[in-house]
Amino acid sequence: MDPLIITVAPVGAELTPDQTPHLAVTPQALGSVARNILRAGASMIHVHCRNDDGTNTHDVARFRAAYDEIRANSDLIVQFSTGGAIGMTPEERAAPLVLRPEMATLTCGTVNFGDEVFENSFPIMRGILREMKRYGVRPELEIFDKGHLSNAFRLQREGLLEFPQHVDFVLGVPGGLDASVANLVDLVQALPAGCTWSVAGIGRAQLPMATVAIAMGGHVRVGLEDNIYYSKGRLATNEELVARVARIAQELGRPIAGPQEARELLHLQTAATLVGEGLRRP
Ligand code: KMH
Ligand code: ZN
Repeated sequence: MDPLIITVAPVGAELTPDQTPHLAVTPQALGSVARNILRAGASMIHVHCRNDDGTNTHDVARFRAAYDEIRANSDLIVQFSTGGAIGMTPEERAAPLVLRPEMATLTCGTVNFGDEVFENSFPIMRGILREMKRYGVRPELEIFDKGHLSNAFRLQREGLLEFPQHVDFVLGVPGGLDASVANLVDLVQALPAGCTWSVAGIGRAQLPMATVAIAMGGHVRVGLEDNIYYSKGRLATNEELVARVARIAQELGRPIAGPQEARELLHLQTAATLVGEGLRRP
């Protein structure tokens, strides 16, 4: 099996500072998270940003500062969120792509999100994809429901998306597909040849989904965006969540991918090229 890519989503948009003391609010805090999760075995970081008061922002200057701090502290693959927070405009969500991160998420359809609706109509998805193409950013397809795969295939037929791609199954969002082994297997079987995939189980589904993915040959996303607990009632840090997945992988005989190995597995440019380009920062 390929080495395991561990992606970390440390911040998210919904988590509030009163829920956990471990939420990275400032760019400096995000830099420190990057250093710690790299040490624990992560190879990719999924980035949302906060204002100093903890509120969510997709401000380009804030993303630039966060990107700089992450780069100063690690060679992790940097993946920006284009999902942002519920209620952001598509333009706000896509704005940080101007910084040319190596990857960014593309949620492949609208989904109920608790009592709210995370809107990803075809015009929104097309618009975000066009901005990704414009800035040379590789998508990670976020699949919250099985129909999202059908939507991605429609975007392929429209000529906006090529396959194979890297796909992240986000399972267990209230309003999306349940986090079950049967659902995960069904989704993986529906992927076109050559795709790589990871799973992000929400809440207490994070650990069992990660364990199943390690055994299946997939990859894993953990982090406080999806789950703030290490165990019942005990808050987690991001690095603890990574270290636990790395330990399980080791027990199962699955090697852990470092960032450069992960770039090769995902067919991203190598770090040497990136350094030559000034780490792609304009
Ligand atoms: N905050 C969620 C509404 C992404 O980052 O691309 C969307 C989200 C997905 O977090
Ligand atoms: Zn996110």
